[in-house]
Amino acid sequence: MVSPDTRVTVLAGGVGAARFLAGLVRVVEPAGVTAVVNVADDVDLFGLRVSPDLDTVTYTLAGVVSPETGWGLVDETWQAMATVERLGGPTWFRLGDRDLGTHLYRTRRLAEGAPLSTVTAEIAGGWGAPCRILPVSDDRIETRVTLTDGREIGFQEYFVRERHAVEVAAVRFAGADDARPAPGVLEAIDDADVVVIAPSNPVVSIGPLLAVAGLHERLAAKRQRVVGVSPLIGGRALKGPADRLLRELGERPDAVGVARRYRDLAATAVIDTVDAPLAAEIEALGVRAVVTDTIMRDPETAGALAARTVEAAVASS
Ligand code: FO1
Repeated sequence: MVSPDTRVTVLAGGVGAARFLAGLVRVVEPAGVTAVVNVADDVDLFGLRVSPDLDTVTYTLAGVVSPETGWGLVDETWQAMATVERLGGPTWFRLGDRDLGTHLYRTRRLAEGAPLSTVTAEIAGGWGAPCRILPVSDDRIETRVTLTDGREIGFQEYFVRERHAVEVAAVRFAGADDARPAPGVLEAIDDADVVVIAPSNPVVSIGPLLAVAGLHERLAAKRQRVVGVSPLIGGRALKGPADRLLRELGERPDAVGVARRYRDLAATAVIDTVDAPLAAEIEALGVRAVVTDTIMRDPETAGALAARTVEAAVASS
């Protein structure tokens, strides 16, 4: 059993991480949970700053995320996008009417000079998220994807406009070299009893977090208490391009490839029962493999996965 007062910090991307967090706050006190969230998916559209991973984590934890997509808001309407469409504007990135309010608020506060971490706390409070949600940095980081045809495009152009159905030659995180951890991020890692690398895309969701100064070293320093949950099951991502990206970047597109990516930071890897045959290879990397059901069908199974993950990190240290 997990002690409810266990302090857990989760390195998070979008939908998969949000589901994991919704499970985690059922098994430990939300006040002891901190999400450190990717900001390199952020995009400026119609003059508004959209932070998809911050909003997906916030909306999911607040219980207001759209169940169909895992992003955006439930009970959404699309009148503003219908107007943009009528006028011939771009509609490839769908902004719902209720969701637009969050972007209007964030954009105004940033224009007033408030740091993203302050604005994120205001938005998380306004929507009623029960735990702390921190952007990894208040500085701008942008995932830029170079395709095999030579074009370099933004993350949302790759993920949404091209439906990630294009081959990738390289990925870079513009601004990461100068990005400082947001207030509270390094402390959230140092002070945690357990740090979880959530089942997010290791390249474009977790990658930008580890590129921010200080995080890699702080995680390596507490490696025995860091656990990575594989987002790949049977060599496939449940959602999104994680398996294809790893393959296109020349890495193994399976739980072993993920454990290898995190081996210096995480002493434990949580993998799905389907991947039990890979456990020996992961252990040969010097990483403890914990085999369990990692498919988060609902909050209960997400809670069971979160409990197993936290227990595994505590047990291994
Ligand atoms: N994903 C899509 O596939 N299509 C969209 O139109 C879309 C709009 C959108 C709006 C707000 C938001 O917070 C997320 C949105 N997403 C959309 C998801 C987003 O692209 C991904 O969740 C992350 O960037 C990847 O983790």
